[in-house]
Amino acid sequence: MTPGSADLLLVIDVQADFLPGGMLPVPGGDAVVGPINALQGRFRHVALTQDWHPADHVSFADNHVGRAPFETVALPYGDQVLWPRHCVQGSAGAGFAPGLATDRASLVIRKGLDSRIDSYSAFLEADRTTRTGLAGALRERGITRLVLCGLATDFCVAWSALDARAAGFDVCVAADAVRGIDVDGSLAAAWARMAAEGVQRIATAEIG
Ligand code: VGL
Ligand code: ZN
Repeated sequence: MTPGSADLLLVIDVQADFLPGGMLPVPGGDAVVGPINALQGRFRHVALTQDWHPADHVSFADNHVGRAPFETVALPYGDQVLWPRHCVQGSAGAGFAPGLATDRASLVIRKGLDSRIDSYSAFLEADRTTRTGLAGALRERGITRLVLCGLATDFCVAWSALDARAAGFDVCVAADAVRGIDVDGSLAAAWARMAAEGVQRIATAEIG
């Protein structure tokens, strides 16, 4: 694929807390930085997302008495995986990964700001009702196709890819520029779900 004026590279949550040494490290998460920097030069449009939680966020296990990270709890909007405290607004861990190029991004979307609602997706929060505004912003810029990369494949990348499809965009995931967490088979399930919804899997070498 050759990116044109209707294509945007969407870089999901490449933040210090998701890298080895961070609060919620994604195995091999640091390996996406180089490929993503290289990819950015091939796109006219780049947008970045940041997971950006308040300290009392509902997804943090330590905000639930007697609960541990990676357990699931039932919330009003459905089941929620509990995570180690991560990407707290303004903390070093919420910052972009060291070495990630950020200068060419025209848009930075922050998500997960409501204490009561998680948001893996860059488009739609976990209540499946509250919109971030990203779809509208992309449409106003004339974007029709997205290439997703970043962290984590099976959570924020997959949910964003699926919601982008539902919003009517063509969607590709750059398979060598993502890494997953894999809780109880979530990585294979995410790839299967994305394939079923028409998300294309491509290699960064095919882009340019
Ligand atoms: C993410 C779990 C919790 C992600 C964010 O970026 O994939 N995963 N918050
Ligand atoms: Zn989060």
